[in-house]
Order: sequence, then C-alpha cells, then structure tokens
Amino acid sequence: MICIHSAAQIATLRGASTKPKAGKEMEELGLIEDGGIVIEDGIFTFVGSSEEARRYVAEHSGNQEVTVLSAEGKTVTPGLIDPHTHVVFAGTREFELNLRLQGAKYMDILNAGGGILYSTERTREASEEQLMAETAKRLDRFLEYGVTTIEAKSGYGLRLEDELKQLRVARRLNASHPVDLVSTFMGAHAVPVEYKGNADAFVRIVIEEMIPAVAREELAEFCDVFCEEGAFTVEQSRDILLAGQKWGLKPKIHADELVSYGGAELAAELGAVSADHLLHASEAGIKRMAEAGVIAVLLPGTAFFLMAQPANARAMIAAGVPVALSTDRNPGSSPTESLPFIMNLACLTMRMTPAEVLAACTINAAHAIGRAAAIGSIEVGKQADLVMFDAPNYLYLQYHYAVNLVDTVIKKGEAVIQSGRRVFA
Ligand code: IZC
Ligand code: ZN
Repeated sequence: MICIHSAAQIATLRGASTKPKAGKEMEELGLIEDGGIVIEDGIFTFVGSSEEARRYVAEHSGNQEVTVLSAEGKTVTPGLIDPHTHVVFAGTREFELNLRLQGAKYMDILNAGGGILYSTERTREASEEQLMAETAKRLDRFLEYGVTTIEAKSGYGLRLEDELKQLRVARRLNASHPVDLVSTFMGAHAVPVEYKGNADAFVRIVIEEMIPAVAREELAEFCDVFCEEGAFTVEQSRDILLAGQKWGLKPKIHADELVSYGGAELAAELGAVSADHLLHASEAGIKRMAEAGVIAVLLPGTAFFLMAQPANARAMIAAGVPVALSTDRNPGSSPTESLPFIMNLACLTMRMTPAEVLAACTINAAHAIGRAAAIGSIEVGKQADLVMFDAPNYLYLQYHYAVNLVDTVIKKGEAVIQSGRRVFA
C-alpha cells in the first residue's frame, strides 16, 4: 500500500472517462488542495484530502506494509499520455535542419528521397534488437518527462516484413518497459522508392497484404494514414482506413498538416477516433469533426520545429471539438520526448489555457487511444499512473517553462522516477 499525502494540489481530471472533455469542460480539472491518494495493487483505492487518506490507511492497511510519500509543495497529475508518436525507428536526421534553414520544405526533402524515406532505409537495415535498444532509450526519456503511456505508429518499414518488425518491437517494449505502448499500423506513411510514381499499387499492398497480416498477428489497434498532398490522397486514405476498419483497426488520420486537403472532413465521414495535426483544417471540417465526435490531436511542437503557424486550437475548442496534445515524437518533424514542453507550446503558441492543456494530455489523450476506462485520471479503480511535479499548482507547469519539473513518477503503483531520476531496472 502507498499513501501519498499533503499534495499542494491534485488535478484528478475525474468524471470524463466515458466521453472526452469538450468546450468549457476542458477547464474542469477536479482539483483537490492538501490532497491524499492511496494505491493498492497498482490501483487507486482512495482519492481525497490528506486527512481522509490517512484515515483510510488506518482503517484498511491491517498488517500490510505502507509506503508513505509526502507530496508537500507538489502538484500531482495523472501520468501524462502521448497519443501520437512514431517512436520506433532507426537513425536520426539532424542534417535536415540545415537544409530547412536554407529554405528547403519538409516535402521537398521527402520528394528528394530524404525525410521519411531516409528513416525507412535506416529502419529496414536495423535488426529488431537494434530497434529495441534505440527505442528503449526514447521511452526512458518519456518517463523522465512524466509520460507513462504512448501510442506508437509503424510507418518506417513501408514493406510487410519491416512494418511487422516495427510493430513487434512496440509489442515487446510494451511488455518489458514501464511505459505502456498502444500500437497503430501506418504502412501508408509515404510511398516507398520501389513504388515511386505508382502509389495506387502500393495502396493495394497496404490493403491486401499488410492490413490483414497486422490484424492476424494482433499487432495494432489503430490504422493511420498520412493524408496529404505528396503523400496519400483523400480517396486512397479512405480506402485504406475502410480496409483497416474491416479488419478491426480503428481509424486515425494525419490530416491537413501542410495544406488544406479535406482530411478533417474524411475523419468525420469515417467516424475516426482522432484527426491529428489540423494546421490547415477548414472551418467546415472542424464543424463536422465536432458533430462526429472526432478528437483533434494537436502537435504544436511539430509546427514549432517546422517553423509553421500552429493549429487553431481556440477555434476547435470553441466549436466543441475535444482536443488532445502530443509530441509527434519522430526523427524528422519533432524529435523530442518532452510532452511538458509541448504543453508549454500549446499554451504559449496556441493560447490553450493551463487547464485545457492538462486535460488534453491526460483524459482526452486517453480517449484518443481508447484507454479512458483505465487511465487518464486519478480516480478510484483506475490504474495508478501519476506524476508529482515540483510545482505549487498546475498553473506553474506552464509558467516555469522548458525545464523538467518532474519529481516522481508512479507507474502501475510502482515508483519509476524519484527526485527526477530513473529508479527502475
Ligand atoms: O519522419 O518525418 N509528418 N510523418 C508525417 C512524419 C512527419 C514523420 C517523419
Ligand atoms: Zn505523425
């Protein structure tokens, strides 16, 4: 049994496990001052005041050992959740930065055989063990920044055996690393060199060979497509996501990132779980997403790193679209594991309030990966994933920006970060 007491603030994010928070609801954090939490067998069994938590322990501990943790002066939140990453890959692309500073566009680099195609070459060459080792380091960093669950996409294999390799790595890491991974198949990330000029033939491979193989091996829960000028058209994206749905993979979509392309509308049409990026989403697309209950996963770090204007989060929240946030961790357009810095950017570049930002990285992110029944809030019965920040209140997280304020991380009831350092094997 673990008893946490004296938390300056607990942001519980309670009451939104069946439906993501939208509009004004995103401001409601379920705050408790001088808070206490009890954890038993990896589950929250009491959440309330410090005083009540102590009483609960006195009444329920019997002869169990009790670990008592003071959270004095600290803010406690649910474990942060990152609902959009491309974290399994080999090689890095730091040289692209100089090209972009000289004026090359993200898509120019991809069209010249770099970008995603460069990462694909490196990932194809890498053994499963090498991918495990490179990715585990990234997961360690995520944990140090308070991120306890992430979504992970394939998409640097672009041929069956290597897409499966990436997804198997994600599955093995989910079993062996404290960070939980939820997998998404994204074979339609770019048209591989072998199919250059013949995207339709590649789309057929994705639909007829890759999706069935991924589904049969139960390697993914979601299917995603890079629906973008220069990647996959709306029609190709629709065909792929419908094929995924037929095999039980729920649709997600990279939508309207670089140009306005109809991705938000397609997400609404298909009832996608989320539409992600949305820098250039149309007003009509946003309205249709709100009606269809599609979550907007916004990635302001990607806009920052590509030196672009971020998505219009305020318009989406005003329209009633539930918003989640993510790092987009990938080797090209967002090479960071710092979800807290992404939260700073969401606040300072998209004018999301500190409360909205926290809802977006906890309960709404949980909904965006189909895990809201288990994680995303500090409530009795949920998995005990939490972060203690060295912050007197939740506002402070967006104020003392770009530094790591994480003091303690608890994952499934076990301390994995203490005093900002890793304490797991
Ligand atoms: O490797 O550049 N946008 N996919 C779509 C990416 C960025 C990842 C990459
Ligand atoms: Zn992405």
